[in-house]
Amino acid sequence: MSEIVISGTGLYTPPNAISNDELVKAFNQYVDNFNEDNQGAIEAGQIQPLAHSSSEFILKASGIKSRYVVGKDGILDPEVMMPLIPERDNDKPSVMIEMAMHAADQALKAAGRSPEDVDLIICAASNMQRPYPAMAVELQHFIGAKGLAFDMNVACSSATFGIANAAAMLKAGSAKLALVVNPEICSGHLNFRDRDSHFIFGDACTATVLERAEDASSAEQWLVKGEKLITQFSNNIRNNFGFLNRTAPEHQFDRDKLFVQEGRKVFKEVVPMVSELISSELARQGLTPNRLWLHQANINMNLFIARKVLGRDASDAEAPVILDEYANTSSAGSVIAFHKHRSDLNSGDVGIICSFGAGYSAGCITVQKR
Ligand code: CO8
Repeated sequence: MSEIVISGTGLYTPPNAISNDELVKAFNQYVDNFNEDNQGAIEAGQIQPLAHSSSEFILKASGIKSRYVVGKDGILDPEVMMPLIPERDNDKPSVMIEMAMHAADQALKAAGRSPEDVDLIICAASNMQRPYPAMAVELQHFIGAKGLAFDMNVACSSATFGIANAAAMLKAGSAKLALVVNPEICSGHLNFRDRDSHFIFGDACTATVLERAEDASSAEQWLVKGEKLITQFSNNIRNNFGFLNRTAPEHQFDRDKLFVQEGRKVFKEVVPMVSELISSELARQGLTPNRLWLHQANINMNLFIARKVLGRDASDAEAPVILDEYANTSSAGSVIAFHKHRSDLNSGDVGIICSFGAGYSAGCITVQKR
């Protein structure tokens, strides 16, 4: 059976960033407006006043300093508090696919390939702009690829699940050259009025090109040595937005129609699950990692996981961090870390791309530089 390599990656970063201070200023203005508007009800004890957010808390609790977003102005307007992204004509690339086109172009160039070489596209992300036609088929159309294309969603683990599925299909001979894209517009499903989570997410898109080792000709190649994917049901990260919402109109705008989570429980339950997953994968393959490209949700989570896996604290180089600049970009996070932090590694070096999040879901892709 053919060996599979990652022969190129790409990253699209939206042009506008929001710092913690900017985000907190808008949030606190919203809080002041709310408390003023509801002063009577608050004084009568009918509703609780809202509390301010703080940049110090955000940095300490999560490690996040800023995030890139697709629609900055709406998010920072205390009267709006969400990205405003104009609707487009159906014959133009949708917003998600425009992001994917940028990332795909970079990844294909790195792989020394052109779009016509692509015969499998997987669009793997934690939310799709629409249910159908599939986003991946739209991308196939706009870049001029052939073969087949489909969407998949495993929340934060969408990229690793997408890469593993692409590798399996290439091994099986179903396609010759795969493009996996992860357009994440997390700001679209984040509740910017929720103090507990308003700071967590950002937007970005990653792309990964995979092909059979015997076909690859790019200067830099990463052999896919192993894939391990797991899921375990949990309600602790949930988003109940869906096509049936209008059938229960009284709940259509409840807060669970955006991202909600029990952050503490997620932290406690996911850290051991992921540490065990990575450690058992490394033991099974008899490998010691030179690098851990971990999912980028929370700096403290990553420090814990890296310490558990390595048996000591990881250096910044061993477990690179991009969440300080990007925040949590859901499935794109571990691929951004891989994309930005691998050029110093040598032939034979081993690393793990590891995602974890809602579902729960977790995925490990072990790669070795050729
Ligand atoms: N400013 C100031 N204080 C605050 C704020 C704030 N913004 N928010 C909370 N506080 C206060 C709380 O009220 C609390 O006060 P008190 O102690 O008086 O009760 C105190 O700070 C501590 O609050 P928490 O216990 O909530 O704080 P934590 O230390 O647990 O940190 C985190 C919160 C950062 C959310 C942390 O729990 C965490 O990161 N957990 C892991 C979460 C995680 O990794 N989730 C993954 C979800 S992502 C995923 O799977 C993808 C889903 C699909 C993408 C969705 C896109 C939108």
